Amino acid sequence: MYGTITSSQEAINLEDRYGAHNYHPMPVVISKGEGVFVWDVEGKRYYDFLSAYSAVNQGHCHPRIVQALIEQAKELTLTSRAFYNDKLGISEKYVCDLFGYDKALFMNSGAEANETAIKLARKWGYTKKGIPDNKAIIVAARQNFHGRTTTIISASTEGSARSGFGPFMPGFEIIDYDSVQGIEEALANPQVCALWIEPIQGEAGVYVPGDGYLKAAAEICRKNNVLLMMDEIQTGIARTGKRLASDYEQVRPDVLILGKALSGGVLPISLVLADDDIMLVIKPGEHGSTFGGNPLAAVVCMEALQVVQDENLAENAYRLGIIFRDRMKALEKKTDLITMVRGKGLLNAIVINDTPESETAWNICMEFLKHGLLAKPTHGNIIRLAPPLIITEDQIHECCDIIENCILEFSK
Ligand code: IF1
Repeated sequence: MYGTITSSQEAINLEDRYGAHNYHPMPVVISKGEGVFVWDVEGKRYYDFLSAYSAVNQGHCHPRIVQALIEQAKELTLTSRAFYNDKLGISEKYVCDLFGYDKALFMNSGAEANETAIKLARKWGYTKKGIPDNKAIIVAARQNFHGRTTTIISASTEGSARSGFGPFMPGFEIIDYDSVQGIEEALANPQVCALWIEPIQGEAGVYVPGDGYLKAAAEICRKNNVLLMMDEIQTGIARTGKRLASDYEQVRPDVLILGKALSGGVLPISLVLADDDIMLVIKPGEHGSTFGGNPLAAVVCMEALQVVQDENLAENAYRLGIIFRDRMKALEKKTDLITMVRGKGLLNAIVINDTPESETAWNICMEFLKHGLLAKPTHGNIIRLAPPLIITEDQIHECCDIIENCILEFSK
């Protein structure tokens, strides 16, 4: 009735003709996914080294998550929050127990969860810290990525995210990422209500801060009565080899922001966690969303998180991450094409020895694609490599062989 796609080119032409041009995808049309693999319309199989930007940490179409989705979809999908539903409370308790917080607030997209955190921080600043009305400041880091809303891009330092979209929301101050001194100076201002950071900057090209940075950030926040808001939307849910990237430094954010793999990629689900003294500053009628906390999401979220634990995905990401980086660092020594390899767990990047304007990284990714592995450059010359966390050791080695062969072929 709606038509069918018989070739990749047909799908590309349709999107180009009828879709807004807000993306520049790699020229591959995916029609099926299972575990670490996706298949294109012609039936060619690829290793997925993007994992939908870490939303499919559990692998594509995980049978348990899909089953939970189907069963609940037949029963009840959405009530709005005008009424209670029989799944939300169970799910709220589940995530509060798992992550160790008093209260949970479900939203849908990552951007919405960050918006929620911003509102929480401001309201807390006025009602608990005593900041004068409309004067609250949130401190964010250079090269951050927290989403695409007009408020969030007001704290962005990325030209392409901001340009043409002003005027911007006031109340943000930008400091250098990975600078403890920057935090010290900014948080001395009594009008600061929150420090808002990613534990590893994903979009910036998997920028890993120095050891001790997160711990220092938490201490300076405590000293200055400032909330630490951690955006773990990309780094959370086992991606970096721990359940949360903050766990590496035993840091407990005051406001924890999660998204992406909370659903294993089957629905948009995001979540903000905080204790009562923070979360309860928002009163009925002051915040919400039609879909946030729907019973379908509530059930899917629990199953997706339980899969991460039952399949030891954090441990797998930790162990295979070391193997992966060892192989990539060995490759780095064999070629001038790689400037640097960095990352944690299975969130890694190789920096290509060329300018961000060059097409080298894109062309290397096109070579990967030809050889059955999908990855996409960020910032022109950085290639992010982030497979589903269910990948096996043999598969990691096979993928390292593909990456190595392509890059060495390219270096000639
Ligand atoms: C796109 C990047 C990844 C995020 C963090 C919030 C959000 C994201 C730390 C917003 C989203 C995405 C969105 C995606 C590209 C992507 C991305 F390259 F832009 F940075 F993953 F690396 N906080 N990240 O990483 O979540 O509202 O999208 O659910 O296509 O824009 P969202």
